[in-house]
Amino acid sequence: MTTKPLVKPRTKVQPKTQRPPLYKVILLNDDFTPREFVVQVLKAVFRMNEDEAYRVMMTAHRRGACVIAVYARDVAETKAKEATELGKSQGYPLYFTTEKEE
Ligand code: TYC
Repeated sequence: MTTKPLVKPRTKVQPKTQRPPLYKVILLNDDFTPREFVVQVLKAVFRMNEDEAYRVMMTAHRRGACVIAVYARDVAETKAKEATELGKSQGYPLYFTTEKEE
């Protein structure tokens, strides 16, 4: 004969909250855009201070690329486009891309 447990286990299934995926904005190095211009764009579009902008620029310069920030998809894409356009408007090949965060 089996005995009934006195206390029922009270496990609840937690429904997973669906958060929208985040997207990284990545700065790519090139050989032509002046360092100071990259710093200006990072300050203007990504609201970085001089120090942060300089560090990010130098990381991309040395390593080839640097992740700048993560945003919702539309924000990431808009900012990457805006920053790339700023370079283009001055004739520079400066390029920002986006990538889905895993
Ligand atoms: N490599 C460029 C130079 O030497 C500067 C630069 C840094 C350009 C970072 C793009 O993402 C970049 N003038």
